[in-house]
Amino acid sequence: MNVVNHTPVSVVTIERFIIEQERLYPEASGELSGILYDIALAAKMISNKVRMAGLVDIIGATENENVQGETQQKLDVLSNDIMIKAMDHGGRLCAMASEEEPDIIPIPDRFRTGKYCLMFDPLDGSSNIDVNVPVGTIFSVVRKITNGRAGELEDFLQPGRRQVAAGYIIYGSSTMMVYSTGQGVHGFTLDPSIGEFLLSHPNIRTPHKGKFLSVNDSYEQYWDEQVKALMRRYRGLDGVQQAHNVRYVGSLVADFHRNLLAGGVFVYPANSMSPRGKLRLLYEANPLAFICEQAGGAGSDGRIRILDVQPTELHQRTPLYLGSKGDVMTAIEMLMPVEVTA
Ligand code: P6P
Repeated sequence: MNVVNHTPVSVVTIERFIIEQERLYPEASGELSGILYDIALAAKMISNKVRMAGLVDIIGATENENVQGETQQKLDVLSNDIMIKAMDHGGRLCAMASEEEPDIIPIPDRFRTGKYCLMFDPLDGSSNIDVNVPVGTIFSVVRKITNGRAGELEDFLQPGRRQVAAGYIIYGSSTMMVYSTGQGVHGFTLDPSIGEFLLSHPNIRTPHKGKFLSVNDSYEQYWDEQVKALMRRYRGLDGVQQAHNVRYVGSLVADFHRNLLAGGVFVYPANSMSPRGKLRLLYEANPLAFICEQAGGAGSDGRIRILDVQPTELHQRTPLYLGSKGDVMTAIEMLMPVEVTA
């Protein structure tokens, strides 16, 4: 009988990794570590619900509409509740904001508050749930900048470069949590047999030029000429560069995660129907752009670095070019405002 001799690799749980990262900063209070622990717990709970969705009658839309005017899938609502209840009592946050809630979410008076603000999309891509396509949770953490106990809107309207942590959980063929606190990007895969996230992708780096192009080109008729020329460039149709393979799941976290690991660019341009783009700045573009830059990639709105955009509204949208740095730089070059000669 073949006995495979497995040299035991060191099993690093996310809890151990967070503690070891915290120890690099003697001045750290441990509050940010606590936030990451609690997000990992919420992720396990959401993962359980997502995995059960096909079996329990929680598939299908509720009669409620969310602030985006989208019919809320029951799992959207459940995931939002799980995030809020997992995060509201730890004493590390002064308020939260969610894609599913119109306004910022205060910390109940019965709980202590802390110095951080958490923004999240509890279950992005939820329209894919019924067809078993991977969905995800996206989160972003910034420091409170206003005085007083309670978080205020101003605390959330900070440019993405002020993030102290950001990440996502992808509920795919396995459940993975990928995050950064500014010291690189690290991925953890959930081992459901022990209920632990184990370090599986340390120090993720994204290739400079990507293999994949992720775009929904059914909007082509609504793009301006510069965007159309950019897509021809990505597709190798103008003979300048090699064609990218088009891969578009229609679930941001799934498209982003594949491109982060394999190299590629996710683009959701502004179009005449959505002049500010579709994706949300604070809890989609900013956290993923933070991850991207930490992994050697880039994120732009087509003009400037996503992380330098000054937010003015909680749920504001942005055009998004996100992924391998070489591909994002191509977008910036080709979308540069055309000099109109007098
Ligand atoms: P479209 C899902 O609804 C989502 O918010 C993202 O997850 C995804 O990338 C995008 O919208 C897909 O949008 O217009 O291509 O269906």
